[in-house]
Amino acid sequence: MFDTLTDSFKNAIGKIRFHDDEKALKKATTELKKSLLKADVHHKVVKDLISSVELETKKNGVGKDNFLHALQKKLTEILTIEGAPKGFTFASKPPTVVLMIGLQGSGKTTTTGKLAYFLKEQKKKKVLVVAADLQRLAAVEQLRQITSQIEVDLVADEDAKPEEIVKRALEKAEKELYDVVLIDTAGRLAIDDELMDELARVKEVAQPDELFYVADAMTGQDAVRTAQTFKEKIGITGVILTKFDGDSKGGVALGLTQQVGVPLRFIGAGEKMPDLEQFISDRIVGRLMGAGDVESLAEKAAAAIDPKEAKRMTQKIKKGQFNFNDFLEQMEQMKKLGSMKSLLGMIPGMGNMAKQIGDLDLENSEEVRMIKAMVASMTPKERENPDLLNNTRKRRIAAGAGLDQVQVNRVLKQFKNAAKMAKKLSGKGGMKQMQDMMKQMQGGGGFPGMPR
Ligand SMILES: Nc1nc2c(ncn2[C@@H]2O[C@H](COP(=O)(O)OP(=O)(O)OP(=O)(O)O)[C@@H](O)[C@H]2O)c(=O)[nH]1
Ligand SMILES: [Mg+2]
Repeated sequence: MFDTLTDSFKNAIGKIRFHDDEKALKKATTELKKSLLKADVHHKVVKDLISSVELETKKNGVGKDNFLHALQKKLTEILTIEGAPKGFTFASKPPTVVLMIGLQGSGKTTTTGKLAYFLKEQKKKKVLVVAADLQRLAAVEQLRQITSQIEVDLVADEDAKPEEIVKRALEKAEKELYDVVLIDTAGRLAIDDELMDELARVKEVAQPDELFYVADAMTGQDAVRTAQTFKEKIGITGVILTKFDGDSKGGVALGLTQQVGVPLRFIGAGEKMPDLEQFISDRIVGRLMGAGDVESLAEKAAAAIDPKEAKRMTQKIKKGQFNFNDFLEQMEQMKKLGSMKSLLGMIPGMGNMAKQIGDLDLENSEEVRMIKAMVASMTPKERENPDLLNNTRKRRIAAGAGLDQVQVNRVLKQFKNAAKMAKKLSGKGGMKQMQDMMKQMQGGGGFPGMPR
């Protein structure tokens, strides 16, 4: 997600030896400065970062470790606002009311859905979404589709004024004990008075705990400028940067917190509901420096995986009973974790692998599509027991799935091999094999001794 930035920091760190001289430090910081500017980090932020890091490193003695620590310290400082909330915080008295605001097309509605999904799945909260965008005809319908997909309740009424709908929603939330109310508002093409007034009225009624400004990361420094204006005119408590998966160079994320004076709270990196990341500064610093973010990964996994179900599945794998139904179920679970690329980026040393994998969409990969088509043509018994599949059955399945028999045979063989491998790995000594493999993979990246 922060490929460009991570590369910049890693390169700079690589330029300095364990013990080194000021010339090497200068060389490293000069290069870092150049690459940060290129990544669209604001020049004032870059200047401040470089001079602090130089000063601090010199103070403690020029060398790799001291440089690393100085960089880490300054980055944390840049990304943090003292006393401001990190990630999502809940009001002391529920419901926590959140107003989503921003320019047209910035991603408010999508992000409202993502946030609802995050709160429901990861925080186990009861969430109510409110459609207070009555400017655009299809807006309510868009939100209806999103909320029904993620199974979250919605309050909408095409014929009422935004502030009336908000009022009704808050009453409902109070009565029915919702934990969080997320209000999606109308977008503005530019900052105009009429719409600002509407927002002010909605704000008055909603009395929100949080005002999230949703900005498109692809607009670069414009995202920062509009956030500043919204902060002055309406007041905001946080920023969410969307479309980070595009060709965003990531620099906006680095400077934004200091420039706007409110923290960056979330990052959207994809069009699907799980593609939202909390922006928690200490964790992000680790990721920026190539050390991964195991904490966030563990949280995501814990939320998506039901421990009882996981245990049952392990038993099946151990006994070699993993079948097609299990496969489909596991695919569903994977979907909840979000994109493969963002997951890999959280594992120390896997940043480069994430880059290679790019936007691999597991769910829509050809292999998975073939398996899904085949499973759809199987009888329930065949799904439970892949061993039943003789030639007659395979021919029928191939015809039903629109595949030829060679393809069906290949997929079946792969599936059986995978099940066998999983059985082997789950047996005695299997865990050790796995760990050795992980160790080997981690060897290339990360920074030993990096405090977390
Ligand atoms: N690739 C990518 N696309 C995104 C992301 N967030 C939103 N989008 C897309 O951006 C487009 C606009 O998103 P919306 O959520 O409708 O934006 P909005 O701010 O509600 O727009 P208005 O209601 O018209 O003001 C949609 O096509 C979304 O799928 C993201 O993180 N990554
Ligand atoms: Mg919208």
